[in-house]
Amino acid sequence: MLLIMKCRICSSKNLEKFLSLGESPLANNFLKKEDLEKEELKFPLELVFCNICQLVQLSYVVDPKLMFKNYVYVSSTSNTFRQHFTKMAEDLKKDFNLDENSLAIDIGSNDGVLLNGLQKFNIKVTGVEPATNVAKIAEENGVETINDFFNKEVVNKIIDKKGKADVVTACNVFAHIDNINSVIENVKLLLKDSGIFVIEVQYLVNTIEDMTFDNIYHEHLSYYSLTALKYFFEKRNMEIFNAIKILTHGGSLRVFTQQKNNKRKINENVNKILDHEKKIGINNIEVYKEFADKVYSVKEKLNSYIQNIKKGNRIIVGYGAPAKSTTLLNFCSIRKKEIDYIIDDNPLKIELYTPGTHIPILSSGELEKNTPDYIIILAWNFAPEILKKTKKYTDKGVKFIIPLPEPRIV
Ligand code: DWN
Repeated sequence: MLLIMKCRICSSKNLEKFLSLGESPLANNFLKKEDLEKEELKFPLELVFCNICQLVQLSYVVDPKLMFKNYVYVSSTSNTFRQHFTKMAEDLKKDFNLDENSLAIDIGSNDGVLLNGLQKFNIKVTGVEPATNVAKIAEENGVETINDFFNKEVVNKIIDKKGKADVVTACNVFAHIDNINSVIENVKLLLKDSGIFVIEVQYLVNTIEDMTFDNIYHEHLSYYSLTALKYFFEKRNMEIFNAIKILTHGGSLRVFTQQKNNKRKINENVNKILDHEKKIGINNIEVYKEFADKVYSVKEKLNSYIQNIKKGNRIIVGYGAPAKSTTLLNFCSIRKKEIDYIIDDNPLKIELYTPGTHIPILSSGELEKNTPDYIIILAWNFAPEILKKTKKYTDKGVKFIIPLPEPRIV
């Protein structure tokens, strides 16, 4: 683990800490029963603000091999995400005239869900996925996948075998990468001159405005605004030609970039989003200090809400064991005393226990056997999908809680 001394984008040492969530386990480090008594790795979870380029980033960087070599997160667990990436593939094909002569590379391709959507149009694809277990799922899904981190050797392997790429994507990956400077140089090496690099990142403005601080965990090294991204890409001789707000993970940005002075005109969306960021003070440390104060008041509100329910000896269970719930449960010290068990539909998580708080994760059949009074939707970003599949429990009088921005019954 490394305490960062300089900004990831501009190398400035003018970094100011504004939020500490204490020591937290690795968000996707779910435990087997036999591991519960063993000591767990925990690291400081703190955010710092760069006074030069406005990047918000973690103060500690954890070795990616500890987090990404064996991974339990699978994109296709949710129908919402399957639909999201299918639509993204259709949009990329249409908007950039991709066809059977085009090559698409996805960095952090997980189970290949996006590339699957692209190869349905006979577009040539290759995934790059460091988690061996997930890369295997992608291959079983028929998506050629290189099981490695994205680096120069992988780029040369792709170019030798398939040539340069028309589009490189990195969805919920770019925020996870420490050395983004070398990644972008490798992307530029891989791209055709007219190629595009498209990233999806959780959006800092949503995190601040909607109090979704549970998105803060060690996998997410950077918390991007378009302002910081613009600074970064221009420094690397690339330019953002479009940016759109999307709903994933409580609010994200899809950012389209190209080599500088390429043919595509800059879409007006870019300045609209930059102007809004300026208006809300994205470059003002006071905005982040205020956010930090609010995080602590949300913690108090959630704790007293849960304690009131428990006073009535009511049973609360969780639905969804997302990585973000590790931050929420550990920071708010919500444990098995408060939440009896958590349901998750991802088979890789069932029969495991939550990192740090050791709440058992069970399959949805448990709800029938041991029906609770309340279900707190920890995967709140999928509330509509989860509420639909659990409607029969609503009909039985089970109450559903959304925890953020403040606890409320839905
Ligand atoms: O950046 C990351 C984001 C993109 O995905 C990664 N670092 C890790 C991961 O974060 P996450 O685990 O918070 O992602 P999700 O997709 O919000 O997790 C949802 C959880 O809820 C999964 O464990 C699956 C579960 N779920 C379920 O059990 N039933 C979800 C749905 C929709 C369901 O119906």
